[in-house]
Amino acid sequence: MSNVPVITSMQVIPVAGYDSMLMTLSGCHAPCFTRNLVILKDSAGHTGIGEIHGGDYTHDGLMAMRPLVEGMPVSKSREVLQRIHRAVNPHSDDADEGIQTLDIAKLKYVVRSEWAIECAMLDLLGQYLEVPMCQLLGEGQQRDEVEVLGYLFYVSDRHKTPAGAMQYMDESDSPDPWFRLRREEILTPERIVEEAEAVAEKYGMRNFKLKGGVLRGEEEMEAVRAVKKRFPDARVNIDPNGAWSLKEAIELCRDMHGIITYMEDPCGPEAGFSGREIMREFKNATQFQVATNMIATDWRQFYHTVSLNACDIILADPHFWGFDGAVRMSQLLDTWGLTFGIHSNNHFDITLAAFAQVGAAAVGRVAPLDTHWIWQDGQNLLEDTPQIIGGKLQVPKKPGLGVTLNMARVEEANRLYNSLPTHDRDDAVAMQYLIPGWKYDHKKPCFVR
Ligand code: GKR
Ligand code: MG
Repeated sequence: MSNVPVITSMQVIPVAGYDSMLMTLSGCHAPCFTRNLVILKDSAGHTGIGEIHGGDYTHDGLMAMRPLVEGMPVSKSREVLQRIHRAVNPHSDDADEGIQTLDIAKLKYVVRSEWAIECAMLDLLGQYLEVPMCQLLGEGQQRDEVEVLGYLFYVSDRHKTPAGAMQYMDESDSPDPWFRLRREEILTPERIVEEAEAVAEKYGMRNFKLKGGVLRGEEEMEAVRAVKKRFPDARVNIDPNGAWSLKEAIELCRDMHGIITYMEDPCGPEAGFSGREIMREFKNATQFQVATNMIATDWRQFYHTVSLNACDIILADPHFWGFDGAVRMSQLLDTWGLTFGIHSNNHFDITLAAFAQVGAAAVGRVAPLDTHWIWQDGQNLLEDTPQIIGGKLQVPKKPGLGVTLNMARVEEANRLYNSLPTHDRDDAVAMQYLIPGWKYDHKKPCFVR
């Protein structure tokens, strides 16, 4: 009889955390963001965990997968995922179109809930075999710390929303300068430089990405120039999420060589051409390297992206591609002389640990990984949150995911989730307090109306 442990229970716990009034093409982040946690227990007494996109759609999808997981040996994650893929039909609203225009209502279809199960099962398998998760992926562990970038955002003044309806976190009395700064208005190049200085000071980051698609392109480029001037050795990039037309993007980038290292999704679909075709034209015109988390979010889109040679850096979020899939992506990119990176959305520290494991296993050239964690730091759901030291995320050394849940914190985050009027992300709500009647337009930065 096999002594491989068997999964005895699968719990799905929806959780929420606090956020700043972060600005993007989609509008403003709400005061709270949501996630779903998967907690597996096995017959050896181990706990495996995974974190994924928030909201009821993802939660209900995960609950429906429970019967396919419980009772399975921890060694059979591939079989479990296969069974899920055979059994689960796409939602009728899911046209499999990806997020070429960053329609965040579609994000829940690009993220696949089952990857949280993959994470939790790899966590259990690693504990059974007594190896860290990264040793179970691809060609095994490549590094023991992974560079992450300082993810800079414009932040609006939270006092412009009604306190009762939209209560953003106030950290004005925190002893930590970064914690104080991240909850206050940041809308000018000078303030963006202060933001970069604060994250450089706290986390040792020396590479930055500015989330664009907020102000006019010229103003955003001024902020990029200011950051580069302050940190001449830094790699700086900007991601307007495809808000600029091809013409605008080419003009805006004309004088930016030597200042910007690579461009992330500068432009998207237009005039009947797909984002992949337009990105190829942008590359031809500017000779900039280009990164994406918008035009290649699955293998079919990736095929067309590669066929057109439209992208140099694929930001393969394991929540889109799976853990095995993300590392497989790094292997392909390495073979073809391209670069791997990871995209993020607001997340807790379980995802941070997952990024550390995937980043540790990725082969070849790895761009500094995205993480929103610096905006959530302090809201730990783990006893042993991986640290970012000198701009590098430390890969946990313990077996599996290598981290331990703090259940009291998880319960608190679940209570916050249950107190929210809605669980889906809608960045138009807060934005409408800044510009009455505001509506999302994927070709207009959110303040350009
Ligand atoms: O946090 O609003 C955000 C970001 O804009 C996110 O939704 C994007 O998907 O960070 C992402 C990106 O790199 O495009
Ligand atoms: Mg992006």
